[in-house]
Amino acid sequence: MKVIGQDTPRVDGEALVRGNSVFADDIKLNNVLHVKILHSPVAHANILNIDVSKAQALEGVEAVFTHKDFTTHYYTTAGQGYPEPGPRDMRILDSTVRFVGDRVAFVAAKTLEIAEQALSLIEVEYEELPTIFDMEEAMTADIVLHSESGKTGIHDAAHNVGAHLEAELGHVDKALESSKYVFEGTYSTPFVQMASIEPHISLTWMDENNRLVIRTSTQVPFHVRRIVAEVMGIPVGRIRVIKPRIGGGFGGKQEILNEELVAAVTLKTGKPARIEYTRAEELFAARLRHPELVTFRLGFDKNQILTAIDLNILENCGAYGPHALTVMSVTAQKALSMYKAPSIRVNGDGVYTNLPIGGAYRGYGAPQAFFPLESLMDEAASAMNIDPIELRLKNIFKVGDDIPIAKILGEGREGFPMVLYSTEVAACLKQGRELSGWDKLRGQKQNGRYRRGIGVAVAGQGSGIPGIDMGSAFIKMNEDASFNLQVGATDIGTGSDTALAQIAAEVLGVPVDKIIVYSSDTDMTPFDTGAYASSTTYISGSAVKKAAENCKTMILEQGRLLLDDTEAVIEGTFVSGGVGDKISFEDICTKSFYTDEQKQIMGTASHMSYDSPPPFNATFAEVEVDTLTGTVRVIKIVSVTDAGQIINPKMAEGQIEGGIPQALGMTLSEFMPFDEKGRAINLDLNSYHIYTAKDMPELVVRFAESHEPTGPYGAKAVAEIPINAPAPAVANAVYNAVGVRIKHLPIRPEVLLAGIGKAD
Ligand code: SMO
Repeated sequence: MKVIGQDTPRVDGEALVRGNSVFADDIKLNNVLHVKILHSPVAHANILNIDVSKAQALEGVEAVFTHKDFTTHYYTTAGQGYPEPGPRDMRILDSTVRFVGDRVAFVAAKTLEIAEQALSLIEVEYEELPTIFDMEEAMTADIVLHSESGKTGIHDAAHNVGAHLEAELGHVDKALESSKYVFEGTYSTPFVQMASIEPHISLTWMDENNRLVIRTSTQVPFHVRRIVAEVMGIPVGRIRVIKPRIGGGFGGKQEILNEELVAAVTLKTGKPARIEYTRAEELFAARLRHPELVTFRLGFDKNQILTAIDLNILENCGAYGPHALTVMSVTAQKALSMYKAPSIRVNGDGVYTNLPIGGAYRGYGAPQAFFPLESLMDEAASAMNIDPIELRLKNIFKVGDDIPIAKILGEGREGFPMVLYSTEVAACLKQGRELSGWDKLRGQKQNGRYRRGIGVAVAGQGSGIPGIDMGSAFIKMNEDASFNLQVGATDIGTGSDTALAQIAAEVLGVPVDKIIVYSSDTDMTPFDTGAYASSTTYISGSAVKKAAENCKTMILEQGRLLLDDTEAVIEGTFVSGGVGDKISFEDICTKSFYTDEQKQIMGTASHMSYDSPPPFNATFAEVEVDTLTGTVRVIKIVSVTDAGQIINPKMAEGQIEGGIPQALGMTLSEFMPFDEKGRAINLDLNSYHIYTAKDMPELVVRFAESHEPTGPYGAKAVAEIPINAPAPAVANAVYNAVGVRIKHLPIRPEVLLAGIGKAD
């Protein structure tokens, strides 16, 4: 292959580096109205009265919206396929508020300052209601968050259960009873936030044909179009959504977060509107990773082979349930797609609480699965006195295995049968073992103030949502043998435009700089479900490959017509006939435009897959615990990934290197506590500590050689996989260092210190 597997420069790299006007907010709109949201200061209340007269009277205020403007429609803000799998439990504005940060009103004004001042002039009379912050309490308390009729898809509103999940294969209870060993553990993962550099920003205006244009920082332009059309009651054809360059999404932008608000302003006033979340709003009023309290029971026979896996999930949805069902489904699917066990069972409840809203965040339920699973595997290994790597190798799924959970558990509906066609977990473990110095470090006796340890964990993810995700592509040829590639696939900073260009270039036999990529604009590009579930390379990439092949077929046909030789073949960038006659791609296109056999050479294709091949990863963490302060320093992370054929090694490495700090943040530094009133405390990046460059350990990032037969050129996904294994690898390393098992993230020094006190 000429282009696949090469470090070609990013197609958007130069524009980004030059600081060109590429992002949502980089255009200037005339007479734009600035939109600000009034967020609820209380966690649960009925709005008895809301007086906006003073705000409305303020000079420069053009519109004020309250719940009285939006009385009927329930929808979900989740940017998912249609019909959406989760509950429809939300209004644009409601007369009840359910968490500190819920939307009470929004205003549009000539300047940001006036908009902010107007918010302070809105008088709201709240009737405070009792609150629930605890997940277990949510199911038994006498408080109901969503009692209104008209909301749909809520599993059990009376017990605040937004979503529920249960599935069993085999006989888990029987299998556990007759197992030689049974291990059980309960673990939890916390609220964490994506902290994308670019916050949520949306701009709207009416175009010259009186159509609504939405330029927004999103992962899901086509879902934005569909949902805004629905909630505003206007046809899809009246809306154009433009996705410019995006400064990171990580799931946070798989959401219709504020597009509907600016749309309402523009539709009402006819004027352009703009909204930008502050960092504080990102932290308390956007979306966070759902905290989950997870209990695993693992049964093993005398040969340390798994007999059963029993999984119980309690998921904290916060006040509303976008992604409630599907995040929990992914927790179950990914946990049960790693190790082969004849009996498996999952029971899950996603519960409402008066806290910020859980949403999509890289890994999408999988980090919540692998921290518990891989911690318990480590406990099991030490209890059964077997090397943790050996225990994993004995139990992982192998090539050719059927993955039974895939059939019974899809995302919000039944799944599809799945056979594992490629897995290199064993190779990842082997490489990581060597690169991390496992055998040397593992057995070292530790004493003194600073104690080192090493831990390992493995993880899987998916490549798109089987039977749901769909991508499509359009390629047209130009007379210099360049090609416009138009895709609905949504590059959100991942580099997917470049990967797609490489795929097209490989098929067409031209250099990558001959491919001009445009993504994505609902007027200009064909449909794509969007950038989530690690789907772009695998799903949209397959669409691009097919479209390029169709385009190439047309080049050949056209070349044969022009040469008058039905046997002619493509050689490089020529079509060559048997008599030594040949015609270049450039001439084929130019003649086709202007003189002979006139037509546009182009190709289109769509792609959907019932397969979702898992990429796999093994992460080794070396840590140093300070037994005086209880702090953990990560010294080195070795991350080895099987993502099938790597399309662009440098970009793939970038994905891994970006996922690790997010995982380490959840493990060690990010912390979102709430006061007794449900108010988030750490509302800036000074106090909500994301992992930064100076915190980073030495990273060793490698890929295991692999080929996925169902993927474009053998590729699987690489976007989400690196975030899953670092947390359990670090926790296992901490155990190795000081003998303390941390079951609740983040690892807090006071908890670790107390544990060390007991262990010593
Ligand atoms: S968490 Mo991603 O938007 O599937």
